[in-house]
Amino acid sequence: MIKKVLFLVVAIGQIGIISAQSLSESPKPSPAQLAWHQLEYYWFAHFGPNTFSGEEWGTGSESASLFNPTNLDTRQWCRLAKQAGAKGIIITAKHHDGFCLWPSRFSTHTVRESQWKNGKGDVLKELSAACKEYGLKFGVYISPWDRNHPDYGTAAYNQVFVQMLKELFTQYGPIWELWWDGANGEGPNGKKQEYDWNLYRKTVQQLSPQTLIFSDVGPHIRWVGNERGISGTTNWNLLNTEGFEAGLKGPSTDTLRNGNKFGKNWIPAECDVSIRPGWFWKESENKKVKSAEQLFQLYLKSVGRGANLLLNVPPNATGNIAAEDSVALIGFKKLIDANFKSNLLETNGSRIYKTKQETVIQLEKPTRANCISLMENLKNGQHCSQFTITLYDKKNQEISTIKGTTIGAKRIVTFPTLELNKIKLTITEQKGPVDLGKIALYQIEEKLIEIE
Ligand code: FUL
Repeated sequence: MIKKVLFLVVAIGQIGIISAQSLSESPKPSPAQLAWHQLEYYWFAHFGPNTFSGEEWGTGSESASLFNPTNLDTRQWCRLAKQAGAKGIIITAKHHDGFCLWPSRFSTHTVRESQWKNGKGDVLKELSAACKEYGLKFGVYISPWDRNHPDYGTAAYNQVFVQMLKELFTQYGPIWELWWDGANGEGPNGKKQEYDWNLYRKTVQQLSPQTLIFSDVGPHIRWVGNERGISGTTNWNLLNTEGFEAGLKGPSTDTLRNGNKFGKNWIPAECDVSIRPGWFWKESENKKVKSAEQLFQLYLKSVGRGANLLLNVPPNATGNIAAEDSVALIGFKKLIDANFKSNLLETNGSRIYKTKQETVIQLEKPTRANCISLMENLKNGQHCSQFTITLYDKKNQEISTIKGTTIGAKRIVTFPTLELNKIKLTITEQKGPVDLGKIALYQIEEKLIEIE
């Protein structure tokens, strides 16, 4: 059917306030970071001796024989991840207890010392192969804090950690994201370690320049400052790192949540959160798995605020993702698909008129809606620092005004359902030219509207 020709709306441009960071200084994402922004959502898999002991932080003195999944099936994880719309899996290669999910030559606390597959098993090998098979990204978490290693707390340990990184990057690559936990507690001898972050970083960058490194200070991806999966509504992909380090010497959690408007480095936020109360699977938490609706809320508060969502889905003691988690994850995917299926601007017909600072969207007919999604093409940097969305009814009366700050990779705003005839988006403050991407209008289920 040919769409009716729509009438004209004249958009009068306002001059947005351009603030002081010259365009040439404006940090830009690397191609690998740009591709990372597009992934939006992927999984964390916390798995290790804690899965069997019910602990969150193993002491490192657990017997390796504790680790004994009866039917480990990393293909099941990947099948489900794929079905659930996740784009990759980051596994805890080594958590604070020091247990290595691969047979490291630099530790005596590994899968090799366990009874699983008579000590011949290798979880990383199985998962990296399964990720390849299913077209998922493969990432590793490795904790520098090690409560088992006898060298921890001495200079020798930094070399041990480097050797472990070398094993990971030479045997299991390509590794897309490396997750550095800044936790720094005591080792078996009661000592804390002086981490040599520069050495660790150089080692990885030499072996695998494409890997994206996550920590409190990047260099490529930053922690969002909380473990609840929530980014700031103001979320700059920029961060100043001078004088900071991963862990306790990191920037404040507020800074991590919002980024720095005039930050010198492109270090976007990633929101890590567990689908269960704990990071590791526990039978006692089977009834406490977040619902599909709760996961949708987290999506709005992470991806909907321009960050990525790293959702922890911990495999159980059989080595599989439990039914409770699977149901919630498939339900979550269904909610995303159903609610963001039709962009009403396309299906209802609309005309978009753009000036420098204003975009006016005239709808073909009054349309009920409660959600608008904006995005900024980030190739040349992130520039919008304030925007206003004005909503009009069929009499051309203003019925609501929504104010926001940053847009970034994606900004989803929700509001109680209204019948709209026209939408005006004004960029009221910007650091440079705002390269607006697709604008979408949705009518999502009322119960899914973001609760602040
Ligand atoms: C924290 C750890 O202490 C938790 O156990 C978990 O791994 C979380 C993702 O990072 O620092």
